[in-house]
Amino acid sequence: MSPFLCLFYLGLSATLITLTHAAPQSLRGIDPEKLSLYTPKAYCLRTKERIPSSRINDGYCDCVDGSDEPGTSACSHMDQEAKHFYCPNVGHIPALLYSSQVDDGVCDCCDGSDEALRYSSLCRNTCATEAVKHDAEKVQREQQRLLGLTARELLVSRAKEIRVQKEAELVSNKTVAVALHEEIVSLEEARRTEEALESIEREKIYQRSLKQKAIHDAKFSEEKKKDGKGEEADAETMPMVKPLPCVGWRQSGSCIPDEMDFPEESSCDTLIVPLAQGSCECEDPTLEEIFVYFPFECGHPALTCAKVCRYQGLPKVAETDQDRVKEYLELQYFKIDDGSSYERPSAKAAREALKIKESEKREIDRKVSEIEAQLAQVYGPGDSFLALRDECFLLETSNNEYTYRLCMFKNIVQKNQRTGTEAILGKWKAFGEREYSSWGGGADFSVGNYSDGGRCWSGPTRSTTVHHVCGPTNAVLEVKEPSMCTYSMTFQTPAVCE
Ligand SMILES: [Ca+2]
Ligand SMILES: [Ca+2]
Repeated sequence: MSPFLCLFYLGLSATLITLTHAAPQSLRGIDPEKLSLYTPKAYCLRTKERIPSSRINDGYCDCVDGSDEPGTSACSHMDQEAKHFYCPNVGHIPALLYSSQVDDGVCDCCDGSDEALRYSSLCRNTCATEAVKHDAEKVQREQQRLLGLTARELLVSRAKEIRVQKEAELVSNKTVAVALHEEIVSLEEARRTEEALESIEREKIYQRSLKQKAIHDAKFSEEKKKDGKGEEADAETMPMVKPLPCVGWRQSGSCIPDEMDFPEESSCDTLIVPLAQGSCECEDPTLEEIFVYFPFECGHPALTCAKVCRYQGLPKVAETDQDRVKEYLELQYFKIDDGSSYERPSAKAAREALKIKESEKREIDRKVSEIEAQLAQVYGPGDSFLALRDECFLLETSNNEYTYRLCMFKNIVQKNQRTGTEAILGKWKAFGEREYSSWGGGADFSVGNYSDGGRCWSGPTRSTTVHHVCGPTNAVLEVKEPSMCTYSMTFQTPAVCE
């Protein structure tokens, strides 16, 4: 074809389309119910802006809500949520399409009207087949519904039994709780009596200990004196030597690590106890080095460096004597027993008996609150969901990758069949909410919300919306993850059949 001819045809087809769209009478895609709004004085449906009727379906978008172009895709870029194209679908159910679905080469209406202009031979009219299929599905759904209703009756009567049983359980638990409370009161009284006797015993222990402390203190100071005297006695047997001037005591270690805090240096007159290890430092001006050291190991007699320097040492420096160190310690660090660790057997038994009963009472109280919470929950018309309480339902995915477990009013768990790891997809929160409900309570029993599940790698916690659909059996039909970590589960149950 010559370029001229080509341009000619292009120009012609553009004119034809413009002409077709320009006809203000074009009623393509207009919902018959809204027909009166388009003629004779047209205006934009949502914004109410008045426009000449010639602008309807003229192929140019005039209304910001896109309503002037129900029969073309000219406004597909405007309000993308609005469905303006009406398929009559004669013989089946009329449908509304988005503007973008008009003349896009995809058959969306069963009568093919959405593609009738541009791709006139593209779509077959399948409305009759669709209608047959739809009717068959409707019949099947109705059968399911009727079966569901029968099954629901069973749930309702089961729920009645459960409620009666739970209420009886509540009463009996409350009775036990009252009895336990009374037992606890008398056990507390018994414990008080026993503990009064016990505290007398404890006081006796304390007084005895105080006396012992006094005895120990006396003995300790005796010991110290004796050590001092020993030194004096030794002095008598010392050979006469030149007395050296004393510099002081240099501590090199404690005989009881971490327990005693000796000053590192002490004066010449400080009494050095057997628990200190170190040496007396004396001066000898005749020596080149001047300083002379006399070392003492743990367990040495009590001494003063003044005397050690005077006699140039003690004649019998004791070897490390652990027993002596221990005895010395015991004397010096005798701890007073205030008696608090003493347990009178009968007081101990009274405390334990009380503890057991208190623990039993806590368990019963827990059960009471649990049952009360269970009974306070709403379970839909006829209490039907109560029959499913504490029940779990499984779904294995067709590719055997995951198993899903829905435990009603508890949680939803996804198990990886290969690794065995489990993730909680949500914990029971509540039924859905609706503004108006014929069942009362504002609850939408067709939805169960489970949230605060396991945390995802990327941060948010997992949550699942369970859609309850009517059916003759209880079964998890499908699980999807429409957005990351947010799941959607379809659960078939007679509980929602109406
Ligand atoms: Ca227009
Ligand atoms: Ca289409």
